[in-house]
Amino acid sequence: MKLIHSPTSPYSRKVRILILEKGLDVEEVATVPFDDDDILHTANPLGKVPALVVGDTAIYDSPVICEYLDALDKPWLPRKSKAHWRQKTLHALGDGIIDAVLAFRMERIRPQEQWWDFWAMRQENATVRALQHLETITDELGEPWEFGNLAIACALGYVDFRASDMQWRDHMPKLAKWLEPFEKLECWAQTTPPE
Ligand SMILES: N[C@@H](CCC(=O)N[C@@H](CS)C(=O)NCC(=O)O)C(=O)O
Repeated sequence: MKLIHSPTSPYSRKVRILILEKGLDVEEVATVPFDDDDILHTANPLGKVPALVVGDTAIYDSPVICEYLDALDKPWLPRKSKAHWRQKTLHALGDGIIDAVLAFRMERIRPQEQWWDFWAMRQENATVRALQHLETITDELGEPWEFGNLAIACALGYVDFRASDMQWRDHMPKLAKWLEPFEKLECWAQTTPPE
C-alpha cells in the first residue's frame, strides 16, 4: 500500500498516525496537492490528499481511508450501533473543524480586496462553536486512540498550526488538558507539520 499525502495536511495526519499506531506496512509518498502531480491525479481525480493506493485501486477521502485501515487489524471503531455512530460523528466533527479552519485560511490568503468577510466569519464561528461544544463533552471523549478522537486531536493540532491566534487553550482548558497525552506520543511528534 502507498499513501499519497502532504506533511502539512491534517487529513493526511490522521491517516499517518493510524498507520504508525497500528504498525501497518504503508509506503508514504509526499506531494504538494497544488503541484498537480500525475501520481495524485491518477489516484484521486479530485486532486486532494490523502489518497491510499491499494494494489490496482485507490481509496480516498480521509475518513474512508481511516476506516479501511482501521478494519485491517484490531479495529478502534466499535461495531455496536450506538458507539459506532458516535465515533463516526466525533470523527466528522474533527474533520469539520479542519474544513472550517482550512476555508478560513483560504479566504485570508487571497489579496485583501478579494476577502469575503461573511464567509470567513462563518468558518471562524463554526470553529469556535465546535471547540466550545468539545469543551462541554471532554469527559466523554476518553483515551487516545479512538476513531473519533483521532480526528479531533488532528483538528486541534491544525488549529494550532494555522489559527494559533485563536489561543483556544485559554478558552477551553479542559480540552487543552485532554490533548496533552496525545501531544506526548511519538506518532504525534513524527507527524507534526513542518513550519
Ligand atoms: N475531505 C477530504 C479533504 C482533503 C483535502 O481537502 N485535502 C487538501 C489538503 S489539506 C487538498 O488536497 N487540497 C487540494 C485541493 O483542494 O485542490 C479528506 O478528508 O480527505
